[in-house]
Amino acid sequence: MDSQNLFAQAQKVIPGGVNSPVRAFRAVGGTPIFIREATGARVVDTDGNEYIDYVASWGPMILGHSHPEVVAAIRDAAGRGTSYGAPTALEIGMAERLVSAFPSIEMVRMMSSGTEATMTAIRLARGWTGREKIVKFTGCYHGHADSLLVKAGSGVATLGIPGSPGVPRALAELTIPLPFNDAEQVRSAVARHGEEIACIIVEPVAGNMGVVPPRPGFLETLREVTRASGALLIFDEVITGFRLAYGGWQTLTGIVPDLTCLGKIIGGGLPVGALGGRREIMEHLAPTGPVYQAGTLSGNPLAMSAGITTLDILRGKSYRDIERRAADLCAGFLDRFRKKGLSVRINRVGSMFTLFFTADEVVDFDSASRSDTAMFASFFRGMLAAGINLAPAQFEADFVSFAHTDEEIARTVDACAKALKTL
Ligand code: HOZ
Repeated sequence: MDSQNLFAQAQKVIPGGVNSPVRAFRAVGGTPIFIREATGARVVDTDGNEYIDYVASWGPMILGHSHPEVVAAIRDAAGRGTSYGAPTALEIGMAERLVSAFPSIEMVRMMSSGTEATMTAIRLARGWTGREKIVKFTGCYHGHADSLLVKAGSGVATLGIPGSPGVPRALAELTIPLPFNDAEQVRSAVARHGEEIACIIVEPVAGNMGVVPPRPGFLETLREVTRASGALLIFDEVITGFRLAYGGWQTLTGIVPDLTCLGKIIGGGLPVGALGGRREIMEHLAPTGPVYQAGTLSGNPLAMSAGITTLDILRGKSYRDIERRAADLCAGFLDRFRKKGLSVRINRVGSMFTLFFTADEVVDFDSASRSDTAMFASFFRGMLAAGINLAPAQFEADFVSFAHTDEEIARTVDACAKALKTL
């Protein structure tokens, strides 16, 4: 059945026809492509169209789709049972890998999604400090836990939902949203509310307002003020974990948070989340401590097997390879846009990037929102028609994987020239 019929059918039984809002293509128009299968850097839809894919399941597929070793690991694990609700040696293997890859992590709790990781991180920060307020940054998205759905990025920004109905006002009032990359506002908020702030949570490289790198000194300021005020610093590395280096942004920069949230890549394409940090703080979680957190599928053997296999393959890879391909791709895009006489901004960090339809620098959510989203939508549709699957919203990241070849990068740049003719 084709995507159009499937979408019509899906909308009868699934809200909006999708299980995660951005997939509905509301920001770009048209019918979402329903995927039949995916291998390497390619996805094939149910109509039989093949696309070079830069969504990468929103980040996890850094090795490409259906990597044979990852698929074999999942098959092998499934043959021994898919969930036990009891501990396994695999979970230790995963925890040991995360501990050795992240200097700030001494202990890890595995979960089933990034949302669980960030939700648990702020609960643990509140339980540890005895304080209730949290600081987050406008346009950063940390999953959909109540306290974090305040001025959030990703689908919340795409659909223009400033604060979600259903989040109790009393809870939302405990969240202090500040502009990303504005160290001075952080200092003054901490000066004003310091004693009440349990944590500052941040995507060290923002990915959910589109890619926005931290300004030099911004994350260092967060570290300095949290240390001085007794709040915890939480890095949400759900996207950046193992995306930019074997480890996280913290591995590259040496800026060490108290807690780290992970997900996506560490599950090798299966549902996963993880929270890690210093032993004394992590032991504040049940059963050693009073802060409660639990999950039937936490540490699931299929996810652990896919994740461990992915991490072990990544260990032998040079991140410079994907960074170079992403740089070539972005340079090719910029060249085609220049030829067309259109000024755009591309923010790229390693293998993740976003193309913004604005002439100005994009440094925070305000500047990201000045991008011409109608133009983005036309460009997206042009690229899709030319066989390229980009993230279907302006406030998202695109990803290059180890499976993308130079030939696929060149084809993507050619497709860009074609798409620009339709703008
Ligand atoms: N919130 C995700 C992107 N940042 C989208 C998840 C999905 O649709 O799978």
